[in-house]
Amino acid sequence: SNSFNINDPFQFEPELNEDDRMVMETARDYAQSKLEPRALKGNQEEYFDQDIATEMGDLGLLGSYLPPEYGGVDASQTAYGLIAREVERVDSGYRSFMSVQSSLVMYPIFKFGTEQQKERFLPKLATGELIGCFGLTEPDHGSDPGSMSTTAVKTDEGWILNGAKMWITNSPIADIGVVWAKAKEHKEDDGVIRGFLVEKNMEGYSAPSTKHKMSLRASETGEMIFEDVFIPEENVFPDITGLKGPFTCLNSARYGIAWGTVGAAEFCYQKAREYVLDRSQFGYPIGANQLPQTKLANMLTDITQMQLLAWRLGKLKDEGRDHHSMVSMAKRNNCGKALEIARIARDMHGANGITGEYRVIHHVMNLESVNTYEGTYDIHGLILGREITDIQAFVPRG
Ligand code: TGC
Ligand code: FAD
Repeated sequence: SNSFNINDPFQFEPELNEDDRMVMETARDYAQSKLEPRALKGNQEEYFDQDIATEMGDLGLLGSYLPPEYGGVDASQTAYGLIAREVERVDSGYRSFMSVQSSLVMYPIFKFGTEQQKERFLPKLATGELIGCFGLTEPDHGSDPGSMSTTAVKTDEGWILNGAKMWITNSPIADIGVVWAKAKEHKEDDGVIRGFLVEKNMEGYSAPSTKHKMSLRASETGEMIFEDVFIPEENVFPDITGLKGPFTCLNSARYGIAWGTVGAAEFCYQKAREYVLDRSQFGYPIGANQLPQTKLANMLTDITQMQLLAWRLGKLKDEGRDHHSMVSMAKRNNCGKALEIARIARDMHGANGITGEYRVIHHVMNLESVNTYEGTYDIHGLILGREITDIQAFVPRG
């Protein structure tokens, strides 16, 4: 007879093909056995264990959708999303590491790099031997990266990079950074955005760590500071110019986040359910009351919508029928809903909900960053609003 699965009511998991299911199971097994035991320490001690990079690399979880000659495993977009879901079920910070390495470093090198850049960097990024970061945001330019002030001025031998990036995931531990800067043929030129590969030992480059965050504490975040850094021509993406370059990478990472937040929300919902069934007050399990029951019903309804959006988007991507506004919708909806679910789950745990042990507040804090980075909740609303009305509302008029 037909059944109702309280973790997958509309049955998307049974729809997965064998290959995608295998990737999901590999990622789930790894995340639960190797990441879960490190998550509390990572959060409480602001610590990212760099062995995670090579462990994920060994399992084919980095740059998974790239072809094997560049270190990938030819995984589908759906499989990539399922990896993000399993990793973020444990900690959004570990998923951040995976997203940046895969979508924001390996993918642009694969898509925009020269053959020499691909051969030099991709295999080692895939094994986790090299760690990468992605520099778009600046201290004064976050939602509006098109106004960036970092510049690269042309010289006879290459380019001279000046400026600073901020809030950069992995930067303090990165061997290589994909950095977006206004490339100028000469100093007075307005410049056009291009991508540069900055290496850790280049003179004039530093990447100080941003400590004492209250969110994504198991992920390294830092600045990237460029003081007359010489970039040889061989470290420049040859053809891609304009915001399209970084946005192409963001489409992939934002899609991964739409899946990742499903994992975080599922964790919080499942923990809240267990908690209200285990704990009694007034002589009955808390879960026997109407309010906790409807909270769980709302969570599961939202999670189902999140699962179906992410799953459908994955299919459309696999078929090459995706549009970046679909990605905005899924990123925005799933981050917003995951954050709301995590906050309610925290409340349902009472005082225990504020402890590290139950790990629900840990997700609440992480999801605050996830709702902000890769385009804030409101910016994705404006991207969709522009799509719907054909009127941009980023810049006030009148
Ligand atoms: P706009 O006029 O909209 O576009 C300029 C050019 O870019 C093209 N474009 C896209 N191309 C591909 N995919 C997309 N999603 C694209 N969006 C825009 C567009 O077609 C145009 O091309 P062309 O050829 O006509 O010039 O540019 P705008 O300046 O008005 O942009 C506004 C806005 C809000 C859409 C945009 O700036 C935005 O998305 N802001 C959010 C910034 C952001 O997401 N930053 C992310 C930084 S990286 C990060 O957070 C990593 S965290 C990772 C982790 O730890 O997991
Ligand atoms: P702002 O753009 O200053 O926005 C502040 C508020 O104003 C937001 O609520 C926003 O929605 C709102 N707002 C802005 N403009 C408008 C408008 N026109 N209309 C209405 N409301 C508006 N960046 C990278 O490049 N690489 C990384 O690896 C990276 N990792 C990150 C890791 C963490 C932990 C965090 C927190 C951020 C990271 N970021 C990274 C930066 C992130 O992408 C930016 O924080 C984000 O794009 C928002 O920019 P901002 O913080 O400058 O906020």
